[in-house]
Amino acid sequence: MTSAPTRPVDLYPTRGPKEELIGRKDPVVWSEPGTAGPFWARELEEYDRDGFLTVDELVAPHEVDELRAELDRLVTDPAVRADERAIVEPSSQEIRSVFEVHRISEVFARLAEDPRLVGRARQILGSDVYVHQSRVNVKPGFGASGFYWHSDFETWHAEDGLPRMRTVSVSIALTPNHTTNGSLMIMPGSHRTFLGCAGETPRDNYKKSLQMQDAGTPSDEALTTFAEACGIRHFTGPAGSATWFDCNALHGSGDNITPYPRSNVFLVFNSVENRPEAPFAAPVPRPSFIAARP
Ligand SMILES: O=C(O)CCC(=O)C(=O)O
Ligand SMILES: [Fe+2]
Repeated sequence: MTSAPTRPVDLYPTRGPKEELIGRKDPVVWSEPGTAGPFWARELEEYDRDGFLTVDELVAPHEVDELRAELDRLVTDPAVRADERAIVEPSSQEIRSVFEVHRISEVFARLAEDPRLVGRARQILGSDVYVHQSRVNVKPGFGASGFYWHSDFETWHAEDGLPRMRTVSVSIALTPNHTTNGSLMIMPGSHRTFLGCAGETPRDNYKKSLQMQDAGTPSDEALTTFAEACGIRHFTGPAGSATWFDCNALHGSGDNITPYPRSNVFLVFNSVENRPEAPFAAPVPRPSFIAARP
């Protein structure tokens, strides 16, 4: 008897009729304890427990200067603004994000291959890694809008087809991140529970969701439950500091109404053993500049 090929089971159903809480089915740190790399064992324990870890000076001040200068060049380059990989603020028409920055720019390409980053990502994911997504979020002052609470994995699973929670992000500050200029907030421990969100994914959802997230957004009730159980950590630090965070950590950031830009580069490393499949809850995969399909 033959049977039609079936999809692998969906461990993390989402975008169905109702919101649901599902316990994490995957490790947080995938490498064997004692695997050599830049992270200390106690740092990996902290990452495992909280779903994030900060590194005070991941890149040195002279390297930050170079990255900052490159960012300034990118956001003022008319060719970048005209590129589909640049996302503008709906209100001010200023550049809000530039995707695939490691392909657009030599300087960011080198950063994405830097052993300080790749070595840490490999330690967390327990395998070789590649870049699933890169972006700079510019967050200029005087009103750049924030990013509402979300789990990146919910979108990467639903819309990009990443099967397992085996993906890690690093956010490196290129300007000082203050409490006041829209710095990142994460709910510690939230990475242990998957929040399957209610609602269907519209076709071409990404065009809207990159400016303002809608499908895949947790309800007020769910966010209250998580915040009461986990609390909220707010990340501040000088340019050059970094936050590593798990793909399923609930996170977000507020608007930036100060005069001081908050520009961070985000690099997302995925395990080569977790390559994307067909989307789990969307009609078509997102374009490869948002989600690599190697
Ligand atoms: O830039 C931020 O504050 C958050 C960005 C974020 O969560 C994302 O790009 O997925
Ligand atoms: Fe995110």
